[in-house]
Amino acid sequence: MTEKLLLYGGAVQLAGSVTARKHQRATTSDWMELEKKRGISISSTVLQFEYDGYRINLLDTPGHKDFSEDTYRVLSAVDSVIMVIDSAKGIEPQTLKLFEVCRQRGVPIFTFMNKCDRPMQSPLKLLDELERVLGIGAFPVNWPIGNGFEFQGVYDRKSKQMHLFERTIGGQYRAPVAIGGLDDPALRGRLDDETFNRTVEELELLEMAGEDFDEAEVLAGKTTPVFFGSGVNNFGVQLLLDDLLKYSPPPKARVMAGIEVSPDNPNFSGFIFKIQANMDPKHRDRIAFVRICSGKFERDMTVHHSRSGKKVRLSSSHKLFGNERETLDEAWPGDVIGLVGHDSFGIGDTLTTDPSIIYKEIPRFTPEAFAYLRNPNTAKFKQFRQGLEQLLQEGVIQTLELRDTLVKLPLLAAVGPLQFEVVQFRLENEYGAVSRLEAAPWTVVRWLPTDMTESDLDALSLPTGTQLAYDVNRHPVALFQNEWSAGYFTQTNPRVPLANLAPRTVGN
Ligand SMILES: Nc1nc2c(ncn2[C@@H]2O[C@H](COP(=O)(O)OP(=O)(O)OP(=O)(O)O)[C@@H](O)[C@H]2O)c(=O)[nH]1
Ligand SMILES: [Mg+2]
Repeated sequence: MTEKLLLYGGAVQLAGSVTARKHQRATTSDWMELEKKRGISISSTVLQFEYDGYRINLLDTPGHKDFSEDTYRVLSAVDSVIMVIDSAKGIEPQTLKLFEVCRQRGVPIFTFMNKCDRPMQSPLKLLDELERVLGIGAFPVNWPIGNGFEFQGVYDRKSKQMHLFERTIGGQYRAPVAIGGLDDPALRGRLDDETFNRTVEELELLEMAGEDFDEAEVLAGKTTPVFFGSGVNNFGVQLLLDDLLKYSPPPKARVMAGIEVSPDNPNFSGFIFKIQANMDPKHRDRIAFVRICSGKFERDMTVHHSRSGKKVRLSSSHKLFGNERETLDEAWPGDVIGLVGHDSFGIGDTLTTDPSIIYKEIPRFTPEAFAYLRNPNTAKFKQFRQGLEQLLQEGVIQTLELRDTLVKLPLLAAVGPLQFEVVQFRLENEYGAVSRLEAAPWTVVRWLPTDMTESDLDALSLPTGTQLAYDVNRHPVALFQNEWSAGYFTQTNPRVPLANLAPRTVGN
């Protein structure tokens, strides 16, 4: 879908495909080695382009649940969302989780019912599921004409026009389209009676339901406009893009400790929601992704950095397009920019000309998978350490340091086990360090009160198999074999509350 929005937005000439074979174009948004290899998105990508008088900052996120940490961080930076649903499968568990995050943030959601070119569920049933499972209104902006092999196009309910498409080879170019009303003889002639009659019947049903498109409900995130189509075939992409631009909101005010920071606030402010190193093998540096919330960004400006409390000069600023970048001189609220060359920057940090602004936008997660990472090749110790440090800073993974043990291996903690694979792959690919993963016996981590002293920790009564450790900020945690064991701890140590999440640290 991202690729197709770029194609229709005029940002790429030829749409690539995730399944691209050698010598063919790869997807602009999935530029990482491992993504090309596995054909899935692993890391979110920022693509900025101009279209129809708008500047669009498109943030493409992975859908796999193991990468949800990255996805949720990115959601903190956006103003509206396109939710892509497989029309054969309906709402998948991961979609539901992401949807919840959007709803909590009140972000308007546009729904694209994808893959209508394959046997799909009935469109009425899909709408019903949206309303029932997600608990919001669903307003079909357009409607599929035929489905599966017979899928020919969509009917735009606002303009009362059919859009009949033709497939192009590999969907590399815009799909030719014929537009006309239901009674247009040329278009009618392209549809068999059954398809035509069913479409007309369904459209009548929708009209009878009598719901109007309510822009305010969409902006409040209470109703989702629904578009049908097929990404690979480029069907329905233009309609989605145009309506997205028409109905999506401008950058909103951000709430910070109960105070609203409006985009027109003259002071520059923004926050870092992502860090990524080695995006361009030629540069081998790290980029901090900043969402601008207020004021104007100018290259070389000096800002206050929340984590260090220091003033920093932002001289190396970039506009981003996948793994390509270009120097940028100014930017505005709603823009996402890349800053290079600041090792002290971390995820969640605020950059601002008004030090009283500190955003706390980045959600935190409880790891559920644990493993030791071993470096089998002592000659590569430096690369191994350096690579791991970098990946920690990017938030690809967390590490814990075990207390009272001779085991000096880093214990990795992740939301999903695929994150371990990404660490291993990137260590080898970007740092030349092969590593070995070893199973660890815990499945649950809980944070202990930060004010506990070493002797308090010694005095705890620990269930068998429980291990104490420290997170990167030296906050004490307990690792349990299972939920039951964590529950037992609470019974035997009633005065020691356990927290699911790490406490927030100074500056973010
Ligand atoms: N039949 C059919 N297949 C499609 C369509 N759109 C996408 N696909 C296929 O679905 C698969 C996943 O597509 P992607 O574009 O990687 O989906 P994604 O949502 O970016 O996936 P992740 O980012 O990895 O979570 C690919 O094999 C596509 O070819 C469509 O309209 N019809
Ligand atoms: Mg993807």
